[in-house]
Amino acid sequence: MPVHNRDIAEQFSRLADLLEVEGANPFRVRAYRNAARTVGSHSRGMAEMLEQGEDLTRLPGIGQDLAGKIRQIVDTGHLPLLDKVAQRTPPALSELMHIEGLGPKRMKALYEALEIRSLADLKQAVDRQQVRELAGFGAKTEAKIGRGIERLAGSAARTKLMHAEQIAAPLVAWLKDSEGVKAVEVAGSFRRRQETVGDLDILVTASRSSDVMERFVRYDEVAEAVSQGKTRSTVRLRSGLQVDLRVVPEVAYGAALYYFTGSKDHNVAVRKLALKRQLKINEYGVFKGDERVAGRTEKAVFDSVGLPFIPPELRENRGEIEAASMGRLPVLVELDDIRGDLHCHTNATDGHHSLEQMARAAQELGYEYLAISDHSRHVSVAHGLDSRRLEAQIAAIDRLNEKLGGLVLLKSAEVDILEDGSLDLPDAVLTQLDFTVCAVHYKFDLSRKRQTERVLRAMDNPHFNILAHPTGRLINEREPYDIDLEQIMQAAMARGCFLELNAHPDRLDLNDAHCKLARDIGLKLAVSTDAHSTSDLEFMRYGIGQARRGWLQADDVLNTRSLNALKKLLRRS
Ligand code: DGT
Ligand code: CA
Ligand code: CA
Repeated sequence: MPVHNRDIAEQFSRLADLLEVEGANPFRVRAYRNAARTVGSHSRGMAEMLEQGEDLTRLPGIGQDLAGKIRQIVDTGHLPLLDKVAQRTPPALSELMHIEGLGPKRMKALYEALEIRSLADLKQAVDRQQVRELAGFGAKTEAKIGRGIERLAGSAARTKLMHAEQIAAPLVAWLKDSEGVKAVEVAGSFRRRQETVGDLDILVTASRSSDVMERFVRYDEVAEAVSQGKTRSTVRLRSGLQVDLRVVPEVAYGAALYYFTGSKDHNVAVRKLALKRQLKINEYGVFKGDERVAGRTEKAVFDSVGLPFIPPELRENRGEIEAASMGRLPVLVELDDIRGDLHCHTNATDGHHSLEQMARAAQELGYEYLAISDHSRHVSVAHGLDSRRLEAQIAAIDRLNEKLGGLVLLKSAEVDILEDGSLDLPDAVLTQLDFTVCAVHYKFDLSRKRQTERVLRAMDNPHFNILAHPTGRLINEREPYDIDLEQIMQAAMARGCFLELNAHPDRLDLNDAHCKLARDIGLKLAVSTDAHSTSDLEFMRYGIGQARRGWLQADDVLNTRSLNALKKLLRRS
């Protein structure tokens, strides 16, 4: 079975976790974590690279030792060092230490004092109120861990969109290779670009003699065939994700695609509309009595009920049907509208690539500008920038801009918003930047009132421009902090500040409803990747998916502007 980059990354990050719980040398832990990130986000498969005799030590942060370990995993599926460590320290601790309120030190304490080695152990200890008794825990922490356990149990079932894409792409290619297949498309929440998906719904149209169903259940990654029929089968993949496959005739393809794209609420509302016209819509077509009046394309389905085509991202029954019937659908922003990225990191702080490497990657995407926004010092990343180092970076950007053709690097910084609402770098250096990206990175548990005031106060600083990842949530991992976003958005409007839609697939922060709120208020958003490596710049498409779900048009997005127009918008008067 082929070993995917994800599998390799997972083994390295589990190893890093376990070593961290054991209290190993932090540099060693970080090396494995970086390796996990490098491999996990690399666009080409390690297995394929090794097969072609390529030198893995050319990847950032991968030396001889790590390259050797990658080879071990590719060759055997196992990392012997991980197996060895897992004999000393229960592997489940790797997952548990990521529960909010825990972390390696507390995990170690729980393991040693209460012999916690599984989620069930931990839950029991919380239920029996044993955790609060330990030094450094307390009732509040115990309650937080309890909520973390619930979230872990509830969220494990939903897969992040990026992961779903990585799983779907090779499967779709495999199905397309079947005899007689005409079209393959992933519908459902995946097509609506929801941030997480429950399962994949794949639609195929093929000649009657096609072997696509057999090929589907024979796919290498299938762990279990849940059900198998002539036109519909369900499997569970090794990753745990379920996939529904339906084979439909060409005359019904549009109707099926429409039906299985959903959402269910949207479908129900449109079906009601159809009933008023004495039409019946189902996955086989649109019917007047027994006659099929539409079904071959989605557009024909919409036509039959007198609606223009509604993009999948809008199909949530949140007003899109009304807007469509009044001819007021937004013209949604597209990836092609994006002219630059306003938030990324280099290896001056916690990024993996140099200024120049990031610039070249942005050039390859055809961007006009890329803002470099390395961390200020407060945040707990290695080597956060102080004034002196930021000034050195500013000078380096000036030099690089001289020789870059077509792309302008913008000078920025991701400045911490301190607990009292002040910014983590002095005005004297902030004034030398083109703009700032400001963020809350700690003290997540302030009250709603205090958290809101903290950010409002930060915005009072005339050097504040864009609020990064405004709620701080990490999908499936960390709850948003409590903050009055509407008030923040209104204040941003009044002060000439902006909010970010962070496109990182683990964040997607703002969410879709927040984006819609910003649009209703009239506040423009920056859609930014927060790239920590050159390949992360590709995360833009997830941000665009979320922006579209939030009804945003090109005009609502800052970085669809030309450099001049952007600079004008960012200037606070
Ligand atoms: P998920 O998988 O939880 O992320 O969300 P979806 O939207 O992909 O939902 P799923 O996989 O249960 O079903 C795929 C689509 O099939 C759904 O978006 C709409 C359609 N569908 C499923 N069940 C029903 C139903 O009972 N009535 C109608 N009208 N449509 C349904
Ligand atoms: Ca689904
Ligand atoms: Ca499904």
